[in-house]
Amino acid sequence: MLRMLLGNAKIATIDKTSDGDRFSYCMRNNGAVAIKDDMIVWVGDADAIPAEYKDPAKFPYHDLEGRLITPALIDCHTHVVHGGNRAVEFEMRLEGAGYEEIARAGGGIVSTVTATREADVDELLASALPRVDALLAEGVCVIEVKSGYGLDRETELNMLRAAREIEKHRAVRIKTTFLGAHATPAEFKGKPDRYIDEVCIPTLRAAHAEGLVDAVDGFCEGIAFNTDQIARVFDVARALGIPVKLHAEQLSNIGGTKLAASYGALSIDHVEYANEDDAKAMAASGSVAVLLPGAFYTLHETQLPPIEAFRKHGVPMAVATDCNPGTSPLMSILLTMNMSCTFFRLTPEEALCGATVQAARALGLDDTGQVKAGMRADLAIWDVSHPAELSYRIGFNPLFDRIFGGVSVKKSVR
Ligand code: DI6
Ligand code: FE
Repeated sequence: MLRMLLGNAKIATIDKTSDGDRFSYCMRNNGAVAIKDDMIVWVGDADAIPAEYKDPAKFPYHDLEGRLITPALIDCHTHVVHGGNRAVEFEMRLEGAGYEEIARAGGGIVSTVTATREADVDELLASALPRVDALLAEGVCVIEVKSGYGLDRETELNMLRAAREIEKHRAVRIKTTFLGAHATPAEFKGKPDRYIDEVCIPTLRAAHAEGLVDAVDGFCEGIAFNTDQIARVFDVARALGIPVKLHAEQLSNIGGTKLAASYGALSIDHVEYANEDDAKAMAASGSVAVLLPGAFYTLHETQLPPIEAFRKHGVPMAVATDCNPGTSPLMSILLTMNMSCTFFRLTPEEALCGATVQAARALGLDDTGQVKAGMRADLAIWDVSHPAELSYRIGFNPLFDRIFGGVSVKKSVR
């Protein structure tokens, strides 16, 4: 029976403000947290700790010496499972080639497909673990992992099998997403409809039957799939009872956001080219806007997502690394938070909410992402005195400890 009382801490509990319309720090500047097994059982001010938690024989006390506690961070959009890398394209891009030009020349996603198809599950897992470790080192306890670099039945299944394996090797929770509609593979070049019907949808059914799919995603873009093709995949996801999310309006506006909102998508991701009507549709469907500044940065994008429209219409905003070998080889959720402030003008409070409670919502999770009684004891403890420091610094990691389901990973408290 694991029990502990953490005290002498500042706590960014991440909760709704009193007028109930948005999440904010909801700071406790001299706070305490009681943990029992993998759950938070009490959070409050240090001078109001209930007697039952004050008995050190039952709840060993740990003085955090004024450090900051936040919910553990969540990376709600990653492609951490993949083969190879795309450093050569990085060079091409710096010599002037654009993302779409590289894609049409057979580069981009399709070039990672070759390396991924050559790897088996163990090799895919082994190459993903260092990327996972980089995220865990910055206080992450939940990672979403997509398929989408196999684009054939066996490799798509292998990617999701490797993603599921991660939890057996690391103290982390993995949510898997089927992204068979990521690109049309070379063998179906010019025939996207046949790929969707003959490979993508049958593979989704097989992955679901094997228990590998927590959500279904797609890439709705001129260089990928149109709304009709995505709708066919989403119809199957809905029939199987699987929630959907979508890469939409990344490079243009072809109606992906409205389509995803019409399916009640958990999240709609990238959304640089989304407009106010799209924001209204997202507000109505409750879809989370997942902002991916790493791709914006790597592609030298200039179109900013409609942040003011999201704020105006109450669209929740999450932030994520989009860790992938092409457009966002980014493995730092803290740098992602910094970029979402510096590029997209989010406040540090919105960025921290975006990497905690809003990221949880983007994954359909309601048991993590806040420091609140009844939630999982997934916490990050930081050597900082204000939560804004987490988005402020560039390339600096102030993590003191990560607590996953009540267990201190660095053994600082137990
Ligand atoms: N949009 C992106 O930026 C990534 N996937 C997507 O749908 C690109 C992935 C890659 O270039 O490998
Ligand atoms: Fe992505």
